[in-house]
Amino acid sequence: MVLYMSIATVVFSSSIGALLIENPAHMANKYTVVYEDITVKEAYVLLTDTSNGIQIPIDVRTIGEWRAERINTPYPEFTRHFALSRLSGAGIQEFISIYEGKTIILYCQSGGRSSNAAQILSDTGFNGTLYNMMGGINAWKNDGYPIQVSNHPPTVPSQPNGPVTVQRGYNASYTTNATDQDGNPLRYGWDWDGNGTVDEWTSYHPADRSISINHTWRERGSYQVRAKCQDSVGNESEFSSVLNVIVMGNNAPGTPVITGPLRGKTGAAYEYTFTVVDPDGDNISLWIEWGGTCPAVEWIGPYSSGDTVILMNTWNDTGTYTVRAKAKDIFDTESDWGTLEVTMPLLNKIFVKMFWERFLAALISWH
Ligand SMILES: [Ca+2]
Ligand SMILES: [Ca+2]
Ligand SMILES: [Ca+2]
Repeated sequence: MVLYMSIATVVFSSSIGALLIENPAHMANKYTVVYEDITVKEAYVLLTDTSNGIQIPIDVRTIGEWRAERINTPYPEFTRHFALSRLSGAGIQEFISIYEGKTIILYCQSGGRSSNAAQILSDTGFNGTLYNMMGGINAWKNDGYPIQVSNHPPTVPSQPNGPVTVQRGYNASYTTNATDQDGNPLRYGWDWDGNGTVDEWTSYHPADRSISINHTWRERGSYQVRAKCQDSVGNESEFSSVLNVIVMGNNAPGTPVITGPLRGKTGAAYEYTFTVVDPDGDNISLWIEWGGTCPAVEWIGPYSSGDTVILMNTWNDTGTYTVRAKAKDIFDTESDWGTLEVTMPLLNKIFVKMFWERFLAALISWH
């Protein structure tokens, strides 16, 4: 194995996968990213065994060369394509966004372009582990390792299977599957609103596997769900037949029911219970105001629908207070206000009332 060091230095970042060597000639926190040359035999051993880690073979030849013929390694260490010509400017950033932190084996036809690519990524400070497969696909074939030639598109995925009526905001699971004549790993593109555009791609999976994905609709309505399939070489199927899904609206939580003492003494703590049932069984949060000059400052919760929430409150001033509470569910739909009138302190008030009644009676009789 030959170890190459790039002359550029990059700021250290804390990836585990990166092969970073401290460069004492430079200031602290500067490290040099290196890549390693490996033989086709070493590459084959790495790429046909997951117990030695997951390595990703990347073909840096032209798309045409890649489509015509590529090394054949099993899932999940199957070949991907990223042309050397794309490794500049925004292309490098794209490469980094896909493969950052990963272990990469670069290859080309005979080893020239892949070592260029390795050097470019090295100079950029690619945060991952880089290998260059010496001799490219030529050496790979000479040593008798398997290749894949040409390619066929995957089959049309099965009609999506999953719920046909769902609540707005709920997570629903849909399943489909397809096969591929070449045994390529497959990913599925989901069109959630039937407009013919893929809204979401899954990651790659082995062919012939049923793949499930979750989706949440935010708006009520009628939706046409379908999926297409793309193999790891980029060939696509047509869209599957459609599954019609009805998305229903959300119901507001019920009005909170408040119970507790209706009267009491100032300065004493009293217990009040708040209960809310959401017709959809959604979790709820509560906004509680105790009346007077102490407004609520935040939503509390979340609580399960039907939970009894017990809170203590103390009123320090005499008076009549309207305790009120509203609830909101997980979709921020709010309930009506529930209220309870509480009087503090009852005894003093009666005393005052009695005092005035007696005083007035005495005044009248005196006259
Ligand atoms: Ca491996
Ligand atoms: Ca295929
Ligand atoms: Ca609800």
